[in-house]
Order: sequence, then structure tokens, then C-alpha cells
Amino acid sequence: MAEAERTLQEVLSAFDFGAPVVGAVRYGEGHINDTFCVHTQPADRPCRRFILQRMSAAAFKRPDQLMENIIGVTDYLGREIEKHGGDRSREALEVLRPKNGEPFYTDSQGGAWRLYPFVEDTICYQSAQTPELFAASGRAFGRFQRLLQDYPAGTLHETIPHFHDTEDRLAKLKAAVAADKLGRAAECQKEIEFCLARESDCSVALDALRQGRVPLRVTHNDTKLNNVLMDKDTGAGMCIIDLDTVMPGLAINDFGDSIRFGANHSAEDETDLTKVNLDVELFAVYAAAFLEGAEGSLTDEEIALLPWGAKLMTLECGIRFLTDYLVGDEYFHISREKHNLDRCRTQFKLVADMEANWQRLQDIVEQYKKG
Ligand code: ADP
Ligand code: GN1
Ligand code: MG
Repeated sequence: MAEAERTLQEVLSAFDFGAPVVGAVRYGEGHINDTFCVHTQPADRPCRRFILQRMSAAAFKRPDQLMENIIGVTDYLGREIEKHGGDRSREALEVLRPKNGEPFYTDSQGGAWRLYPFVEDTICYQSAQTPELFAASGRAFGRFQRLLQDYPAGTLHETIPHFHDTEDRLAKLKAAVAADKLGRAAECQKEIEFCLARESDCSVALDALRQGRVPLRVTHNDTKLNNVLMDKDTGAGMCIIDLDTVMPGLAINDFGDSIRFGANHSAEDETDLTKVNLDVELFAVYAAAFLEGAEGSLTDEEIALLPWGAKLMTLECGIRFLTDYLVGDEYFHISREKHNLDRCRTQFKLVADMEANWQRLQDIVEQYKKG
């Protein structure tokens, strides 16, 4: 038996699935964790599925703190959802503990694993197939933020320090360029210059925070469309997943990361850049839905800065992909050569498109200001 298979068997036997396991297969399109779908077959009921994940050791240095955050947040969300008459088993994740009662299982190789019930009758989309679906995801992420608005932020650990610190992301890129350990910088000159030309942009949201113009809130920080499960019948945003980065952060970043990923009609790793274009209509649809879900909780200053959230999350993500390419693809899963370089190029194409449409983006959000 191969090492990886032996480890998976060890982990499967560490959890009580309540029925015989009939298979475990790699699942989903996340870039960070190793995700498996576990199928079980109860004697008298249909197959029951679970999501088993090995948390990324490259991304998360303290799985204990990470799981403390997730258990705190999922318990809280579950209670809030029940209070509002919702179904917590479909609308919130639930952490299932291993047999040893710990929040997660550490395998003999040191890997940290967690288990969730599979949220059935939902679809995880990789692109916004209709404006309605994109709007539904926006309402769900806006609502998520509102549901957590009274969560005790001080109890949350910073699972990835400087996660959306765009200045720090640029500094890390500069260090990777200077080290150029794989000799890849020469082929990325255009992309490197693109980032350097936007150095002052990297401070816009951070300055707003430092100057007290926008508040720190409990935010999701990774609001890609494939981090919300949509109801398969109604298309409503059912369950927000991928809670690894729920931390104090900026509302505009949660808005912005969704725009980065969803307000276009191409994949994040599309190599034909003529196909990568910001869809301003989708930006407008998402803005309306996100603010509706947030139920008036955003301030006028936050609303005014929503286009900046979109631009900065896109620029920052491109910087991160480029840095990872230069250091040897240590962080994001890749499935082909130059995958991270391809991804960075789509992000910079979108940034350029946002800049070209800047006035329109600002006009769109202006109407939602209250004052
Ligand atoms: P990553 O951080 O690697 O993106 P995610 O937590 O987002 O990991 O999980 C990867 C994918 O697995 C998701 O995009 C989704 O398709 C699927 N998934 C995760 N959790 C669940 C769940 N509880 N029920 C159904 N599907 C899930
Ligand atoms: C990662 O975990 P996943 O695949 O949903 C990353 C995000 C990036 C995104 C780019 C913890 O998201 O920050 O924006 O890839 N998550 C982490 O697709 O780094
Ligand atoms: Mg994910």
C-alpha cells in the first residue's frame, strides 16, 4: 500500500462515521487543503457522505488555533441561524470530532485532519452561470458578515498573519524577485513592473483602516463563489464554507474577493487573456445583493471603497500567485507548469479592466450611500 493510501486509511479509522466506509475520493477544486469525499453505507438508509480535509501545512501553522476559530464560528452561526428559524444542518458547517474527542485528528506523519457532514442537495459553482446565481452568492456572503457582526472578534486567532495586508504581500513579492531562487523572474518582468507601478494602491485600504475611516469586522476573507454552496433547487446561497480565514478584516475585502473571482466569464487560470474581462453588470448585481444581505450594516465610507476592495483583492491575489511562482509553487496547488503565472496574468488583466471602468464602478456604488 502506498504511503498516502496508508495515511488515508489511518485517518478514516480515527473517525466514527456511524456506518461502513465504502470509499474516499479526492474532491472539489480548492487550492489549499486536501479535500476528500467519504462515502458510507448505512444498512437501512441511503449512502451518507462526509467531507474529510487535511488542512494545508503550508498555509496553516497552528491547526489547533484554526479549529478553535472554526468551532467557535460554526457553533455561533448555528445558534444564530436557529434563532432566525433556519436549518442549521444545511446553513452552517458542523465540525465532527474524531474518536479521541479532539477537534481534529493528527496522523502519524503530522498531518491535521477534520471532518464535516457533506451538505447535500447543494451545488458548488466554479463560475457565475447566471446573474441570479451570482446575486444569491452575494446575499449569502453579506448575510454571513451580518450574522457575525456581534461575534467576539477578540477570541479569533489570526490563522494566517498579514493575510490581506497588501503592503506586506508586495514586500514578499519584492523579496522573491530579489532572491529569484529558480531564475524565473526574467520571464515575469512585465508582471513584476505591473505590481511595482501600483505600490501606492497597496496602501489605500490599509490607510483607511489605520485612519479609522473603516472598521475592523469579523469577515470571511476568502469569498470565492466556490466557497458558498447553493441550494440545488432554489439557487439560494445555502451554506458558507471554507472558514479557515474567518478573522477580523475589512468588509470591502469580502466584497472585493467575490468580484475578483465571479464578475467575469473566464476561469482564474484562463490562458487566453482576450477572454478575461470584468463584467461591470455583474459587479452591479453583486453590489446590490451583498449590501442587501448585509442589511445596511456597511458605512458610507465602506460603500464608497467597494471598488477599491475589488481592485485590491484582485491585485493582491495576482501578487500572491506571482510570488508563489517565483518561489517554486509552495503554497497554491498547481496542476500544470506555470499554473501560478497563468493565474497571476488573469488577475492583472482584471485589475487593468477595473481601472479602465473605474468611474462606472464608483457610480454604481454611489447610489447605495445613505448620507
Ligand atoms: P480549500 O480551502 O482547499 O478551498 P474548501 O473548504 O473550500 O477547501 O473545500 C474544497 C471544496 O470541497 C469546496 O469548494 C466544495 O466543493 C467542497 N466542500 C467543502 N466542504 C463541503 C461540505 N461540507 N459539503 C459539500 N461540499 C463541500
Ligand atoms: C485560495 O482556499 P481557496 O481555494 O478557497 C486562497 C485565497 C485565494 C484563492 C485564489 C487560505 O482559496 O486566499 O484568493 O485561493 N485561500 C487561502 O483562488 O490562502
Ligand atoms: Mg475553498
